[in-house]
Amino acid sequence: MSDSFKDKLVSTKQAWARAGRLLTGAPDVDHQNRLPPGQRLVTNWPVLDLGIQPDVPRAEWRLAVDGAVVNPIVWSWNNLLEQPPFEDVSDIHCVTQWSRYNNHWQGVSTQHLLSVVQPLPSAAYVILHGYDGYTTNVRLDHFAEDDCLLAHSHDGVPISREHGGPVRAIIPRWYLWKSAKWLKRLEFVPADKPGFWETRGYHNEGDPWTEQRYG
Ligand SMILES: Nc1nc2c(c(=O)[nH]1)N[C@H]1C(S)=C(S)[C@@H](COP(=O)(O)O)O[C@H]1N2
Ligand SMILES: [Mo]
Repeated sequence: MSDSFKDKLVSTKQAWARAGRLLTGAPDVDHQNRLPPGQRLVTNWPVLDLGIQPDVPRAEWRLAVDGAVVNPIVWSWNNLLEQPPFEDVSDIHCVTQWSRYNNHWQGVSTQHLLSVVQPLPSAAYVILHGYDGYTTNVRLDHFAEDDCLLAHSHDGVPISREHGGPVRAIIPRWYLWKSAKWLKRLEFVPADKPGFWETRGYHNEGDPWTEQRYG
């Protein structure tokens, strides 16, 4: 994707945020419906990113986990596979309006990762960094939910490069922009650090049920 195309995509999404586009004004606080307000169901899997899709071979992939933790680590692909395997099925909801049900993820749970690195009491947010330079912030208690993982497979096959392989985060209760692709670093911090979209008009948390699209 060319730089001008990317700039256009980013400025279009920023303009949507300014205009409050797609908001229905009908929150579903109690999750009465499986499909959150303003979303439509798809059966394909759209690709969304900044147009840079890093090619990270498994043998070269590293995940650094650092900041406010007792045990900082750097995991290789083999180190990841040595961890207890975790799998879960969840729905994904993208702020650009599509949702996809029943995604079967396999990888390592964030709860296991937290037991290894042991966040300090001061840690309040996790900043997810991608190999493309993308960042997004997730509250530590949201990151620690029992359906969150560092995923290497989707519906039984390795996650493709375009969808963030070899390893991406999956934080399913929040809009999909929180689920960083091509995961490179998890930085535990005491003070919040809004990421790429959070500093471009998007909500700091992003709950699909109350349409926290823009903030
Ligand atoms: N590293 C990285 N992660 C990212 C993005 C990105 O540009 N770079 N885009 C986010 C956005 S806005 C969305 S909607 C989802 C899209 O994931 P998909 O392409 O697998 O559908 O990835 C999120 N994670
Ligand atoms: Mo997105």
